[in-house]
Amino acid sequence: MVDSVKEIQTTCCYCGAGCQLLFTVDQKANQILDVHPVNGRTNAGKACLKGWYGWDYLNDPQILTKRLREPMIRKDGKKSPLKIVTWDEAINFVADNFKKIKEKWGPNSFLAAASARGPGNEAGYITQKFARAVIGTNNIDHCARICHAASVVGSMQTIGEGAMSLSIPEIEDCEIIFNIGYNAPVSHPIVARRIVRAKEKGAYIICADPRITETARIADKHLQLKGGTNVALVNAMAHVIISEDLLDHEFVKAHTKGFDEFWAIVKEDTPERSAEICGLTADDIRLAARKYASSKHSVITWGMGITQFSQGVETVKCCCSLAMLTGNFGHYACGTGPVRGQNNVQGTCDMGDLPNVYPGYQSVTDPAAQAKFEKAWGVKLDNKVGIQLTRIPEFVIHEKNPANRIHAYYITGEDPAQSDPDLEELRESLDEIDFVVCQDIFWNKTCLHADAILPSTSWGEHDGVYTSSDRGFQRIRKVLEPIGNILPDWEITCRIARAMGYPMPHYRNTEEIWNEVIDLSPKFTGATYEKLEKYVSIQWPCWDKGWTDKGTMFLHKDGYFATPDGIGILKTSPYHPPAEVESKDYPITLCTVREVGHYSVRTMTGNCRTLRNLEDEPGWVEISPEDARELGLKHEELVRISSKRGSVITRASITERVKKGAVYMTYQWWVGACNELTISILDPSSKTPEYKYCACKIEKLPDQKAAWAAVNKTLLDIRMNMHIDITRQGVSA
Ligand SMILES: Nc1nc2c(c(=O)[nH]1)N[C@H]1C(S)=C(S)[C@@H](COP(=O)(O)OP(=O)(O)OC[C@H]3O[C@@H](n4cnc5c(=O)[nH]c(N)nc54)[C@H](O)[C@@H]3O)O[C@H]1N2
Ligand SMILES: Nc1nc2c(c(=O)[nH]1)N[C@H]1C(S)=C(S)[C@@H](COP(=O)(O)OP(=O)(O)OC[C@H]3O[C@@H](n4cnc5c(=O)[nH]c(N)nc54)[C@H](O)[C@@H]3O)O[C@H]1N2
Ligand code: SF4
Ligand SMILES: [Mo]
Repeated sequence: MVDSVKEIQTTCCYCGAGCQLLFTVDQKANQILDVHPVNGRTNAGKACLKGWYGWDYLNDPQILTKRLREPMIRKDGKKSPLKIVTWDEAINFVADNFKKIKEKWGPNSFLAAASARGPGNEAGYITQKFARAVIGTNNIDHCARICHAASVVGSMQTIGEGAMSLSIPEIEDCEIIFNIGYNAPVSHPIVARRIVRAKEKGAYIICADPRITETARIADKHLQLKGGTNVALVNAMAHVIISEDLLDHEFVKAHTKGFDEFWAIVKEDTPERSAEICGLTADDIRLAARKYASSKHSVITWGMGITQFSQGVETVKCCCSLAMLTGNFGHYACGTGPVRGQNNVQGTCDMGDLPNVYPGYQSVTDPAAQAKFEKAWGVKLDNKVGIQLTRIPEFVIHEKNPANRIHAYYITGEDPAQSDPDLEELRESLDEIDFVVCQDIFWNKTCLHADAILPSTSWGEHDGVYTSSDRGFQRIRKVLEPIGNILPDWEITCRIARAMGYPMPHYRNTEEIWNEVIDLSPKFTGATYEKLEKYVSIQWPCWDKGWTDKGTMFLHKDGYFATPDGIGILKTSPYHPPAEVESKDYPITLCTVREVGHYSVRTMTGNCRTLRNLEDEPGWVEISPEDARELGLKHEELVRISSKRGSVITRASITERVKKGAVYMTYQWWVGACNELTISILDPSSKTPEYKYCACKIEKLPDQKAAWAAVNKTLLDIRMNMHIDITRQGVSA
């Protein structure tokens, strides 16, 4: 090997499966020569297509968008053009504006969004420290809100801990897998492999999904329920388990409370009644319940198909209750698996980028925790729970009193102008906010609404720690030297803090930040860099710095829950339908899901040559052959799809995998952007949007050539908007 060629191991930057990848890099040429998966705790030597091909964006091929390479600000007011400036000027501009807004409107007029993607736990810690210690607010949140917040809230209220109770490798040793609203083969291919292995080892698989997913195809029982009816299904399963006496009486007696209240609700949800709501048969529901209750190695794996509903929290509570009723907690290969989506969404929650907790899940309303962080950070802290980021429209355009509004929004690695629901409303809100900062690695749609754009290094260009979906801390390492005038996220935020007069320490590296995190968070204290180097993956809780504490594989050991008294609480609610149902004008239901080769807002995968060649604009709408026939549609034809909120063009994908009356789009597309259509109704306690259900209509487009021209023009317009501002300044972007 030439001297400058090195091998560097790191964690994949896409999903929460946390696969370990080994890069071969020519450091002199600053180029990646090769990548292959290595034997990590979760991936066992495998990777999916994004692990193999998803790093090409580091080469900046500029297919969809460009890397941000220079700080930019709108010096002369909101509508003025962006200008490239020095870091000092950009930092001072941001700090001055934050300061002015804080002085005029108070600390709670500020909201920060942390990133669950590239930056890592250390940057996440700094973002919440900035919001709390420098600004003085708990208005700090991140994309968990629009994702698994319902899992966190529902699990906290029942079993006291929001994370997966078991580990990814344990899934393959489960005997019963109840997979509900989770499409692992697309979302977490390396977790899907564990489900396939479980099947090979003889597990019985139940899949509750309105579509025939790959998991549904290999399932022993597919419950192809009608969208939006989860609570009716899980309540009826609980009804069967109780009425047929399939309970684990000892476990329920020793480790739970709330049985009578729980039964009072699910008593009404007979299999017959729920069968009608769900479009299933009562026998199928009975079979699923009996199977689920038949083992002490049953797991419930779930995803967005239950959380992205206005009854998301209720479904989660009932899933946790099903596991308690059957004694499926506290030992190997059982429990609950809300499999976290983003590579570091578990970590961003761990770091306290949430309005209600400090790092390590220490409540902002707990005086002892408050005192501890006040001492560590040398400031007085607010003990009021902050505002969730999905409430931006409520606290901007729908709030009449300026004193109660959000006036500054600091967005670090999130693209609400593509990923939030009801984009028209969101854009209007962004433009109404006095000062928006977008700190990102790529131009994205949110940058178009920013008053300052701060370019950061990406995964592969900095060090840190991510947390996998199953609570596993794992290192990420710098693979390439960053190009351009860019800085790590934590460094940018620290500089703004100092410019505002806060004595943020001059951390020399991420390890120094990490040491501050673990010293303040008892659950993480034992996970030092030194131990991560040796053990590669350490699952929290890890209490002790000694070498013998290697972390925790599964939670709630022997049925002792993380609730204050160690007792789990059985909970659920009666079913109600989604907020916006089918009507005469909008007769079809729209659900929004994912592409296997593309990731969330696609800034990264859209700039990887191999992945981009798999799929492209304007995306697809999956529609049943019956609906297609009624509309006179052919496969691949462009169609217009509209809801009460907006309208976009996409291609028809006619497939028997979906039922009549329900269509499915993926949210990865800039032109076929399904969030122009989705509804911003939220779950009342988790504030997660109902992305999985709204009413729409589909129209055939007679002039396909004109429709393609419109698609191409829309894409070009968005891309030009991202570059025009700068070229106007005579600087080539
Ligand atoms: N219709 C519909 N919409 C949805 C969903 C759905 O199912 N349906 N799902 C929702 C869910 S679950 C989620 S989690 C969200 C995800 O939505 P987002 O979080 O908005 O999307 P991401 O693509 O993950 O990344 C956000 C931004 O982070 C930037 N980024 C990446 N690495 C770094 C870094 O190191 N530093 C900085 N500063 N920036 C970086 C990317 O360029 C990108 O602009 O989308 C939600 N939107
Ligand atoms: N390739 C790729 N992988 C990703 C992502 C990506 O963008 N691309 N995003 C990542 C992120 S942020 C996340 S959160 C995860 C999410 O991963 P998943 O949780 O798998 O998310 P979805 O595919 O949105 O939805 C899961 C399933 O819910 C089903 N569903 C819809 N409505 C209902 C219903 O009413 N009941 C039930 N039971 N099911 C329903 C859908 O048909 C779908 O198959 O994926 C992560 N992995
Ligand atoms: S399964 Fe997830 S972590 Fe593993 S390679 Fe694919 S995207 Fe990366
Ligand atoms: Mo997510």
